[in-house]
Amino acid sequence: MAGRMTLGIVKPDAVGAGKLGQVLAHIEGQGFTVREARLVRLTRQEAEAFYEVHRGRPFYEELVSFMTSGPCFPMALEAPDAVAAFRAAIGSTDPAEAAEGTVRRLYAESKGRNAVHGSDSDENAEKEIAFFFAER
Ligand code: IDP
Ligand code: MG
Repeated sequence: MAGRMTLGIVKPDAVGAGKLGQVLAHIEGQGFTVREARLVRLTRQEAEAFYEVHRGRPFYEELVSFMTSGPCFPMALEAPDAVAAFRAAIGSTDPAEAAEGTVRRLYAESKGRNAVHGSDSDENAEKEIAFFFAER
């Protein structure tokens, strides 16, 4: 059965552009309930750990540098079939390929600076929620 929780992050490009409120309103408007959230400035070590699966990819260094460039806003989000529903709501990685009305189509600058993260499986959603909120 698909899980009810996923981990979203409003990334530093959107927070820095003053779009956090708009992005959050869009996400809530799509039927997601915020269960946990906080503004956080990731250290290099934290960003490297969060994106460990991408280590060695050509964009890894750019990604870690971007994710540590300013505060981001991780959110534990609840909805039916949360992982798939949130991936649909944010759209393709590259905003040029993202469907109309998706967060990335509306707010992303580029494939790298793409406004938002969403977990890609129930297993990763659980790990990623624990990464940010386990100690609370
Ligand atoms: P996803 O966020 O849609 O799941 P992934 O392939 O998991 O996409 O990549 C993780 C993140 O790495 C992307 O959201 C984006 O910020 C960055 N990224 C992925 N591919 C590229 C690229 O080709 N150039 C620059 N950054 C990239
Ligand atoms: Mg991914």
